[in-house]
Amino acid sequence: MGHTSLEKIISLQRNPANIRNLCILAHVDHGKTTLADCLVASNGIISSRLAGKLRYLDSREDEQIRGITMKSSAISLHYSHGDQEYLLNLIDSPGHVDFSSEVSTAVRLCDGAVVVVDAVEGVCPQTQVVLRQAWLENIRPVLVINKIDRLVVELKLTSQEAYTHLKKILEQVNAVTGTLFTSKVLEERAEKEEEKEKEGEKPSGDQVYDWSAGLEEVDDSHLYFSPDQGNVVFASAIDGWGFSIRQFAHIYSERMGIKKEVLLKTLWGDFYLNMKAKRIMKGAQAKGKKPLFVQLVLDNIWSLYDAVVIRRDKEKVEKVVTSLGVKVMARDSRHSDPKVLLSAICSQWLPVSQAVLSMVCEKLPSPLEMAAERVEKLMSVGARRFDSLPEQTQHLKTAFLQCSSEEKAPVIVFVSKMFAVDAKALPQHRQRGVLLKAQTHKLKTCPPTLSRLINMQRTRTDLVSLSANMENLTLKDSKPEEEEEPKETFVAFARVYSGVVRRGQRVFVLGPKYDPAQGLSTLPEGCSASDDVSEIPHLSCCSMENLYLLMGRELEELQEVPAGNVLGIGGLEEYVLKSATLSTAPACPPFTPLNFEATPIVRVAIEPKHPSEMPKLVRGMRLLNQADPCAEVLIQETGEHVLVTAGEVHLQRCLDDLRDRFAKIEISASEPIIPFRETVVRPPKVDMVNEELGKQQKVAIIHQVKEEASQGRSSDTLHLDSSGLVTLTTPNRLATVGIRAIPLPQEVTRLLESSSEVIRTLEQVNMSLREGKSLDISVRTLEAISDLKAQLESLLQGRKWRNAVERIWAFGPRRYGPNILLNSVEGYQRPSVWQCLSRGDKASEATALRDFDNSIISGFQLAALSGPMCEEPLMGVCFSVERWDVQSTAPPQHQDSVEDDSTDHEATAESNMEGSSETSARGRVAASSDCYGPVSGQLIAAVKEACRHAFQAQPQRLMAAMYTCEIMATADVLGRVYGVLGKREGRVLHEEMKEGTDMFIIKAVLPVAESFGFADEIRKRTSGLASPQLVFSHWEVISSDPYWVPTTEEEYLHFGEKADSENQALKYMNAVRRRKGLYVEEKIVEHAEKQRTLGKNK
Ligand SMILES: Nc1nc2c(ncn2[C@@H]2O[C@H](COP(=O)(O)OP(=O)(O)OP(=O)(O)O)[C@@H](O)[C@H]2O)c(=O)[nH]1
Ligand SMILES: [Mg+2]
Repeated sequence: MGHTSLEKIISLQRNPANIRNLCILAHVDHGKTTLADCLVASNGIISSRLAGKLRYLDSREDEQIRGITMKSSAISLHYSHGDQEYLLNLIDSPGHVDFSSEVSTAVRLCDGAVVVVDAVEGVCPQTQVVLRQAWLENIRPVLVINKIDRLVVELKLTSQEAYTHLKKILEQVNAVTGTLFTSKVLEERAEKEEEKEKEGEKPSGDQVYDWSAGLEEVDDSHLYFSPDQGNVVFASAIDGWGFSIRQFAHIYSERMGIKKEVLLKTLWGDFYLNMKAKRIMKGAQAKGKKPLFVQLVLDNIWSLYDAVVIRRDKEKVEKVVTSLGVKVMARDSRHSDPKVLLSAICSQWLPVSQAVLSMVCEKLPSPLEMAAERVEKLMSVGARRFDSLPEQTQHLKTAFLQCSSEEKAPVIVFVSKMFAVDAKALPQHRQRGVLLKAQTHKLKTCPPTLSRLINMQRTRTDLVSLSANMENLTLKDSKPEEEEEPKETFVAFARVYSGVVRRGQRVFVLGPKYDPAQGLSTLPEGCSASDDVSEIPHLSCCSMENLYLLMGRELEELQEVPAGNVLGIGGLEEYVLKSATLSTAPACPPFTPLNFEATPIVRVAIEPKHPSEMPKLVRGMRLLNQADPCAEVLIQETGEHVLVTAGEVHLQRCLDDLRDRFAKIEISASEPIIPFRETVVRPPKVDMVNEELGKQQKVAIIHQVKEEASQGRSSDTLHLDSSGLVTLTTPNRLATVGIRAIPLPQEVTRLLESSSEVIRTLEQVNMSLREGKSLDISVRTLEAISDLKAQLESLLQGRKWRNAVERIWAFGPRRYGPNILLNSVEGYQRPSVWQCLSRGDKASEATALRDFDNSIISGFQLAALSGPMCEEPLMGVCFSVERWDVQSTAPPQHQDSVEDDSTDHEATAESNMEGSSETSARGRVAASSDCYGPVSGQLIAAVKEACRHAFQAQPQRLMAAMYTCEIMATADVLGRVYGVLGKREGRVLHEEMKEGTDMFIIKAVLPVAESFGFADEIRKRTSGLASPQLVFSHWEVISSDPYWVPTTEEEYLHFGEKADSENQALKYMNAVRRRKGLYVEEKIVEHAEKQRTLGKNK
């Protein structure tokens, strides 16, 4: 535990005003973990000589080997600032895109964030993402510009150039925050102006010190980063130094007698020192003077690097050392690596931990300062309005705001993830173990385990001081513990928002769908979590078996944890899958779900090497699912066990975890399963050799489909007319549907895709309206819905789409997908999906549903879920139902129900769910069911078939998932980067030079299908200089037609008779079909003799 005792930390936990919960966020490799090392070393948990080399919070072996963080981990630190003592709960997060879900889980538990930016690379894609996440969760950021040493040593900038460069980086970061916060700024500005008008005062002109002119009068500076605000630290974590303006203001106010306040405002900005007049003047740039920041700050650092690292001037070093008043050990100054000496000097002169931690204590909010806005956001799940929540629930808001640890305060805890811990590593087992307490203590002062130390020694230097501890370590290693199989247990990563959590305490576990109104009305007044709650949906009880203090690689046992702290909770694995809300008050609502930025997209099928080990695999996959916020585990209809991950690196980590930790068996994973979408496009206007196409081509397509259709079994019930309308009659001849497939405009598809959340909410609202329940919808949701409607209306223009938005019948697949079912049936006025927007006369509208309306929807959902090309979901297709006749030969009972509107409504409401529709309808239409089965079922099948045929009557295309990537590369490897991109069907969007460096930034898109091994290949081809990050961006139509065969003379000439030049779409399609065990039309060897002769002639 370093030099802070557990007792000390426990006492600090009781004072929320002095607690800071913060996480470190950045793009990958910008130095988060290195910085965390420096902070950890300040508490004596690791030696400061090893800080930056150990990467203490990267406790997993693969994290150490790969050099990237994969899991966020927390540690509690103690810091004295001024006369106050602070407790800092620090969470280090990963920067790689694949693990951005770990960032979400970390950000939720914090009140503030330290955003790290590499001084050379500047703002990178993930920097923007993490700033966005911080903003979404309403947490306050501070900035650390790290790796300043690279400006001196690598880029060899002068101090003046470096100043300009740093200014640019600040501008970049502020530009990002600017776009995020604009709305907020505008709001505040409006408010302020109003106030000012009232008071009649003039806007203050005292803006001399604001570096970023243009932000005008409003004091929105707390939203921006600026050194004179004290929310920026310049650092080199690896060399152990860092400073904010404050440190230098302190030094120079003593040395030069300038007032500290003045220095604080002028050290950064366009100010210079006029030695003669002994004054600080404005306008350094115009007068060609050195700005104060260069003269008083950067020059010192530059000359130190010059003396120590570049020129290695012993005498000068000695001078500097004495003038700074630091002590350097002889061992350090004699060391062959000048960096050792450098960090020895710097870590005493400008310790980075002090700069960062005092900034954190001053600028980040304590748990007591939680904004009311944030609380309301946390408490209002889904479409609900905060003021529509039950009164008791709204009352809990004060509990959040007070963050009280009093006896009667309700306990509210949020678990943001579950992480797996080796049972042996738990403190209760550790103490019971063979080790004597004294030895445990010794071991704890020497943090890394034996294997890691040895590992480190191979790769890193400077472990001399640790060899003394080796005997103890060997002792631990020989511990006879092999008999019992090591077990994984789960610890919940959580935070207490209110009340005091005690060991063994019982609490309610509130599922994400739990409704406090329902809970309150059912549960007796004042009931506790030990009562029986089995009858209330989404509510259960559990007891918190163990409480832990999270100390990086170690856990310490606690008896109780007061509000405002981050903690680990043991014993919840049976109750909590990934995240949960725990409370003693049944009025507490579940927290809003975490904002995950990454879309899981890479899927593999997993099998045990030995089939008999299947149960172990299943168990292992279940554990993996629980331990990873983003990984998904599912069993496909084919019986395959599928793992869905965010990317290649994430996949690798999941497989390693599964193999080594959770299943402990040999497994084999399939090639990644690439998702595709199927769509239809408008008939092409030119043919494959760019000749204008006449009508005959269109007719040819239709003809072909017709032929296919006529070969099918249902030829007598299926008709296709030349305009692409498919009519299909159910086998019992009672109903006929006519459906046409129309490609949706691209923008509409994109809109539907991005609004899937809104559509899902819309669907829920409609569902409850149909069930006759009323749901209080928040204004924001209604706005979002009407926004979507308006956007759709503006995009669907033209004769073809007249009134289409009103006529939307359903979205699909899964009721929120990017395909539309359109009601074009003459004389059928069904209530629109937008009915929640106009809820005036809903009673009369709700009754207008025709019988079996739902079967049509179900048929469409099925058709949209798997298309005819390779059974992948559809995208961007509109199915317009133009005919729906019900023959009058139906038995009388059935006729009745068509007319009888009141019962009709009931039936459709019941049969909402696809699964249940068949059974519930069965009873009612028993009379009409004949040898063909119930009517609803037949109708579902007919609609599905009709949709598929209508789809096939149009030119079909595959859509591929695309990644975007940003690659940073120097000019000399640029060509090779382009080469790799070209080979993998990538497309460069734009390329620009990063100002102030010789780096180019290339933005490109590339199909997910071609992305495996891409990052590695780029890295190899550019000798590690360029390393791309792939982020899923969108779906794109593959332009080539998979069914294309040459038909005209020119095409024969151009492509040859077999047209066997590469057809990318066909290749993808056949690969999917083969994987799914579908029929693949392929000629394996054609003209074998010809090939042989060719071979011989060579
Ligand atoms: N030159 C220089 N290198 C640094 C500095 N800080 C960190 N590094 C190096 O940058 C690399 C990445 O450091 P990490 O601390 O692992 O970066 P990270 O942000 O934690 O990376 P992820 O967790 O994978 O996102 C390591 O090789 C560090 O040695 C610095 O101040 N100067
Ligand atoms: Mg890291």
